[in-house]
Amino acid sequence: MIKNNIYNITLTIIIPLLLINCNDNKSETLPENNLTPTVYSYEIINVYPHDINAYTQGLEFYNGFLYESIGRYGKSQLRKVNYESGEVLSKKDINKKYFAEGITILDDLIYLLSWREKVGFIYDINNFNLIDSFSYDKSKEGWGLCNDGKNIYKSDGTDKIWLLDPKSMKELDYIQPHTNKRKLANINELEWINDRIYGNIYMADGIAIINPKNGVVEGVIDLSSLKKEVTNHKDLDVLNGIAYNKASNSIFVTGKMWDKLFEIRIIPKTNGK
Ligand SMILES: [Ca+2]
Repeated sequence: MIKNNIYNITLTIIIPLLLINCNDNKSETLPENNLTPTVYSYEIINVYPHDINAYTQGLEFYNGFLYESIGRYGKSQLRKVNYESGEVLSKKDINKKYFAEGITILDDLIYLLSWREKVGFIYDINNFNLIDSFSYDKSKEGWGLCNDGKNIYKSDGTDKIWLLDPKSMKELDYIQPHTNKRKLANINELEWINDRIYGNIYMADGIAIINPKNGVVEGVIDLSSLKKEVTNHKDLDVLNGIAYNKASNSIFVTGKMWDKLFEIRIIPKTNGK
């Protein structure tokens, strides 16, 4: 694995961890939070093809098209995709010096992170021309991005999600995702859905639903069984990639080197399922 493997535990372990008291990891600065996260399962609405060679890092809809960033050194790309056919409509190779991470799109601009190179890039959505770049400040690395139509949110592999001004890309503030028991680190790919941040929990095949105002983890989606639905191969990797399609009011998820893109609906998880 390219990233540290210390969080290589399944959500069946993650969920108990979220719910069991664990004060040794609780920051004194966290606000009072008595909300036990709701645990969700899912229903598959549709299955679409996804490039089995795509090491998915960022995933977001914009004007009906799916935009995807692909990671790894020498293989990183930005893509515009027909989500129904999986056809790559346009693509841009990222310089091999950079390991591409998450993307988000605001006002026809695509913001793309690099992983450890401490720099991000801004592209014109119409032709993928590079418009500008920006440096990281206090955030440690580049992991995931999303936006609320006004500001940009960035995960960096720590227990923080950073709030950025899209004009300057300065880090204005941060939130700390946490349950009633503990902080939640390693939030990876992000998506803004109905005033909440949905974040892939790296290596856990699950998604945290986070209140952006206070960092409270209000829900956790258990997607651990979804990986069984995709073609198994030696490079098959973790769940990563959440994209909300406003037109269908549904959520799309995939994974690194997964050959399928799933349109899903989340449902509260019942006992034994
Ligand atoms: Ca996303």
